[in-house]
Amino acid sequence: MILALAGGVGGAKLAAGLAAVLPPEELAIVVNTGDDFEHLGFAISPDIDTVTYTLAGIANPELGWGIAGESWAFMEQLGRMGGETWFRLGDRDLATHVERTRRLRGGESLTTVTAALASAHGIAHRIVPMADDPAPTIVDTDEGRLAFQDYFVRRQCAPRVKALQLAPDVGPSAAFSALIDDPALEAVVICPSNPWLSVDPILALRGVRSRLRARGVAIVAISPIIGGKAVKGPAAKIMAELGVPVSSAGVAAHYGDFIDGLVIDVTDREEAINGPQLLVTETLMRSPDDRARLASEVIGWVRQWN
Ligand code: FO1
Repeated sequence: MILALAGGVGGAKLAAGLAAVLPPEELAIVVNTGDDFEHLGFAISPDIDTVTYTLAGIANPELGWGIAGESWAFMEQLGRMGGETWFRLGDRDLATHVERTRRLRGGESLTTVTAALASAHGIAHRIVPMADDPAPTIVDTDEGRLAFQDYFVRRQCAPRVKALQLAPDVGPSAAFSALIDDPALEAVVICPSNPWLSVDPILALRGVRSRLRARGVAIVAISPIIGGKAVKGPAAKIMAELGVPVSSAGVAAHYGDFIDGLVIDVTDREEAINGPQLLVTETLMRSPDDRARLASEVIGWVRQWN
């Protein structure tokens, strides 16, 4: 069983590639919930939804979040009444938040709700929230401490990041914890999500980093940096602000000896990277074929390790 750790867009694409080439019993995808928040009275789990919509083949390719072919009547009407429209909830996407919120209020865990919504979208693979309890990421910036979506969406990642405050006192969900202990675990694959915003919140949960390492299975990451740029999102800007080299070497240094291997793009084949073993291949995923090919290469690589 491959345990994939994923955040938003880049992570979801590789997760979909892994799901395309592995049967459901051989893959579990644990998703960051540090971006989750309550908005307009709804429980919003952006990364879980991005992974779910991507695996279901209904993700919005232009936005990178939400559902393809979305309509915005709800937002337009809310705006006419002077309501909050900085965080855009499309009409179809809204149904997810309504249903998730209803189930959570009825006493179901985020794990149970996530599994039910994935199943309703025809997804057989396991999508597991990193935590059932809130574990919000706080962004410490030159404008003060900001809740994640205030930083990311309301302020469009403009403030300068000084540090990330993760949730060290929150434990992993019972489902994630069981996956860490699963005798069938073969390898951990850290998807090409933002290491600071999307992956660190998962690794920072109580006991996760040490328990994963103690399993003794291969842990590999796919670098989200290609040619000194982030494929999408603010990773490069944040790395520069934190004084980290904006390169795969910077990603390798950040993960340190937590990872055994790093997958980098052919563009960066000449880069001097200390520490992990390297797999050099095309990591940009433009199509479903790209995702499946990269996933197959990564699986082949980690399986020859054991
Ligand atoms: N990102 C934006 O940049 N603007 C939005 O208005 C926005 C709305 C939104 C609604 C639902 C959802 O699941 C995600 C949404 N996102 C939006 C994306 C999201 O905030 C971030 O991409 C993730 O939190 C980072 O992985």
